[in-house]
Amino acid sequence: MKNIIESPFVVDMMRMTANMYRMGWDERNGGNISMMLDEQEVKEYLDIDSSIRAIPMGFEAKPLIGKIFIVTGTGKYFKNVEFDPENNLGIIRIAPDGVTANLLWGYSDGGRPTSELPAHLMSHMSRLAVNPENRVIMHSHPTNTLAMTYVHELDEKKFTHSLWEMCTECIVVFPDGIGVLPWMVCGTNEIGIATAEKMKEFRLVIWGQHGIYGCGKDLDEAFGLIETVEKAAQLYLMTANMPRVNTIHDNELVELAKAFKLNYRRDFLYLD
Ligand code: 2HA
Ligand code: ZN
Repeated sequence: MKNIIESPFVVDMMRMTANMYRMGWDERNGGNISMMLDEQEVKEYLDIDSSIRAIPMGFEAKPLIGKIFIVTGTGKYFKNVEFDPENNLGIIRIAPDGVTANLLWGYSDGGRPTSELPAHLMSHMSRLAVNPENRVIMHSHPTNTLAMTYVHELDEKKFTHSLWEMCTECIVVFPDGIGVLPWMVCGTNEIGIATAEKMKEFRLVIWGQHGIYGCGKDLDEAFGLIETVEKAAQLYLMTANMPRVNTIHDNELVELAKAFKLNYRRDFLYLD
């Protein structure tokens, strides 16, 4: 067996969590990531039929039975992952009953997957139904995005439109817009169900006064979506108290959509 600490998936998780911590988005134990792994690749490092312990999940994830995920641990700090991956990360395989996760590696101090596991696994199910290539669900507390949820109406059309106006690239990066949820208690099946429902339609979901979810075929794609929203939110806040002299107009957003052949939420524009 090869050394799992050197596997591309563990190394990528170490680098990504360290980067997100240094962005200032994942204070203390804030944020969590789950990434579906390729069974054949994992077999080079682990016996995938040997469980260290069974972890009850408290919800059903039948479409994910047998699937393997690397997941950040509950209560663990992103800043520490790179120094102790075996304690701060875990690799789980969804058991045949669909309600238990078998621990294959990690959480070495007796830990568990993120408290947001319902939102993660339910969102994986939603995204895989839309895009079989999806592998990553990422949750974070990016500062400007979070601040914007205090001063901007939590309306999907209005929120998306405000961000699309802030950078030319926004509509190109997230033409499908942003789903928005009101403030809810986190770590519950209810917020998981609500997030997964939005994830059927959107690759980005805002949790009002809490943070954001993004997804993608790899860590870079999920990060890139969140990073682009965060940049636009920063520009929004930097200019929010100043007279707006210039903007990107809706007819220009339409031109962008044509130039980049975007399948975009035209109903999120204010066209006559
Ligand atoms: O894991 O971010 O939403 C800590 C959180 C909960
Ligand atoms: Zn959070």
